[in-house]
Amino acid sequence: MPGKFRRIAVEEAFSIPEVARELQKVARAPGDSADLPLIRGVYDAQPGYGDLKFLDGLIDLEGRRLAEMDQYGVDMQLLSLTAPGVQMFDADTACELVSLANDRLAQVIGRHPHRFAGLASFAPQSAKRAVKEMERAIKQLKLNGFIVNSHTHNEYLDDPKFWPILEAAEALNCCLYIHPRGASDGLKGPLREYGMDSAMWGYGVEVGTHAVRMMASGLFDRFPKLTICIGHMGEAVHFWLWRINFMNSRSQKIGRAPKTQLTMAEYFQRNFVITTSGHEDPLALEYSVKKLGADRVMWAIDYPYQPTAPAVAFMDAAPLSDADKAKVYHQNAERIFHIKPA
Ligand code: 1WB
Ligand code: MN
Repeated sequence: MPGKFRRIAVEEAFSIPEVARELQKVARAPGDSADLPLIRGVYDAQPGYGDLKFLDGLIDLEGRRLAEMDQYGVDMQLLSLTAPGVQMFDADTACELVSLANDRLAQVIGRHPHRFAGLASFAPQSAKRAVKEMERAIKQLKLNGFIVNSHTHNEYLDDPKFWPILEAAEALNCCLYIHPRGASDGLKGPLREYGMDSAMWGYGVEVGTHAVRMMASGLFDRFPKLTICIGHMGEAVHFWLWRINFMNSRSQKIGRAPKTQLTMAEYFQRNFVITTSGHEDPLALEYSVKKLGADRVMWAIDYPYQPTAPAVAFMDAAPLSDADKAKVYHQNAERIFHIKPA
């Protein structure tokens, strides 16, 4: 079922058995990370998430996934190692596993260069080794950008220890996708009940908080050309932008926030792009395109966590001009993630 436009889905999850095995160990160890309900279900088949059978969909790349892409006319998936990536492991394990995952990703793209592209992972636990892997992933493996799953051991990217990673992403001219994971220990308290730690709410709170921290810290004065991508319809940050902007300027005036060269709204407009992953409300899309411009919004499915058919139907029926739909469906992805136009 080919579409009127090339369809490139940009937040599509995969895993490899080696990472899954390590996450199964995390599942079986004691702990109270907000990621554990998901990890215990997906990687140790415990009831709840375990009933949803996500692991098969994550590990499979060339079977069911390609068949489903064919069935619904998805031309390309931009793949990324699924949350929490390697960010719960010790630095050595994490570094070893990201290299392996990036190699496998490059191999599957090599076998299907018209169907897959990929975001490289790295281990923020060691910024120095992360930068080496980032350079290898782009220069040798020819991957298309980077993904990080929000906080690492409860620390956020505005921490100067992570700046070499941001510097590398900027220097390589590669977009950094900040994908959710369970909220950090300081943030997770009231999200524990009612399933709120999940993609229902906690994920957005975690990544939204991360994005606002980055803007308010002033780090985009240091990395003016850095592009950050956030999914799930911008994790709602741009719906808040007027108020973030107003209140941040007040905080700057009274000395509660660092002085910045640009306003928060200007940073969001310059340094952020968003995707529709797992958020299929036409009104939210219309607002996003009007607020940010059609050049800054990309389509995504969030495979295998979200079904493909409604994600395609949503964008086919979206209240956008054909010119804007072409941007959201594929042209922005081609530009931002260095994907060769068809
Ligand atoms: C779900 C969604 C789980 C996402 C995930 O695990 C990720 C979920 C890493 O719907 O339960 C996601 O990317 O939105
Ligand atoms: Mn996702």
